[in-house]
Amino acid sequence: MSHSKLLNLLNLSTLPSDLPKLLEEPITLLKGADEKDYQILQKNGLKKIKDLIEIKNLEKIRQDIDMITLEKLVTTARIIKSLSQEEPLGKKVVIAGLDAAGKTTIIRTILEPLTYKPGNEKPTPGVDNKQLDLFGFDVNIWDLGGQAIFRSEYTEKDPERHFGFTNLFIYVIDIQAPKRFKEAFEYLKRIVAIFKHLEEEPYCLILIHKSDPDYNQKDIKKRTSEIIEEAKKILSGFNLSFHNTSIYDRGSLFLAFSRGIRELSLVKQLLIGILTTFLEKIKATYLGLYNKTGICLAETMAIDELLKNFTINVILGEELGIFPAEASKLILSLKDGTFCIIERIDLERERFYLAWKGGENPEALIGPPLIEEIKPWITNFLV
Ligand SMILES: Nc1nc2c(ncn2[C@@H]2O[C@H](COP(=O)(O)OP(=O)(O)O)[C@@H](O)[C@H]2O)c(=O)[nH]1
Ligand SMILES: [Mg+2]
Repeated sequence: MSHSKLLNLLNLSTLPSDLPKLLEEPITLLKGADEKDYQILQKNGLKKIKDLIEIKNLEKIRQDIDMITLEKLVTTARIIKSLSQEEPLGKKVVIAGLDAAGKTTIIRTILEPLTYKPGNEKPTPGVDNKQLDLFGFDVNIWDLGGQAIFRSEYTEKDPERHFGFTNLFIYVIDIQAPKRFKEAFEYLKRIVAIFKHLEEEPYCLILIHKSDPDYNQKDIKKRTSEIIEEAKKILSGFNLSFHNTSIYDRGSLFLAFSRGIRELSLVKQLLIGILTTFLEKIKATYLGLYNKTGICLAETMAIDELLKNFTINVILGEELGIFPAEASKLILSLKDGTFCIIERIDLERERFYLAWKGGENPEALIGPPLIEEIKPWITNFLV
């Protein structure tokens, strides 16, 4: 399916059966640039499609060519490479942590946002696999039940199967169980040793979970610094981010998960670039693209947490009928007195939302032109 979508990005009428050969073809086969751009790139030694995958003198080229144009070509080249590889296209997300840290609750809250009511989850016996379909790519989520007997099974008996080919690693620590921090760090150390052994370098999300709004905030602050300090040591060399999360603040889970999911994406940089260009055009202060389950797929800098949280709730509410069916756009005021705009966009198979704040003309519909620009990328290549 993704293979056929690739054609939209190429100046070709049929796709060659031997995809890796495409990488040897001239860059003019890629759509999205004009004669002048191709010449600039060729002058800089970028002749074949494969040359675009790792550009060495990027800073110099950037002075002569529009960033978005370049990013489009590079992204297409990376997509071809990714589709050419033998390894499965799906992405693997591993979520681990001690028993009762909240892993299963987190995953179900995100995957079943409209129907799941967190309650008493039974301990997960062994591994629970769940699938998330993001625009034609399978994201396989491995929820590793955290009871001690299973923990040693993953780390001792079959580490390759559980931790090999991990694209995103989520580690959940229960902030309300400080007596178990030591055990949680020990387990994390064992997993990190396996990643190093397997030469895997997944992006790591550390969820400092059960940071409930009504829990003692002083304790949360103190324990959070403690966890960050220790986890940074254990995970030194890995790309990682920390998030205080709680099921009583659903937005916090979506924010953290979105951060991780975006790391899986080949078109991440490109989308950020396109959104930033639009942001400047409409003089907004924030612009974000969300899918219909409230996952933020891309956003500009200067992240506005209040707006994001609000957007996620509106989107989830929309699916429950809060967003009027006939309106494609809502102008809403936020708790801090400012207003934001949420626009719904329907593509063939998917529904998206754009949220932005500020801007000169709140009545303008920016979705249609923006979506024209990003459509070939989001319908199938987002992950
Ligand atoms: N207070 C609080 N409890 C939570 C939170 N997330 C999960 N829980 C509870 O923690 C318990 C263990 O959750 P579970 O998802 O089974 O943990 P797992 O063993 O890591 O999969 C359940 O009773 C959940 O309802 C949270 O954010 N705050
Ligand atoms: Mg579980």
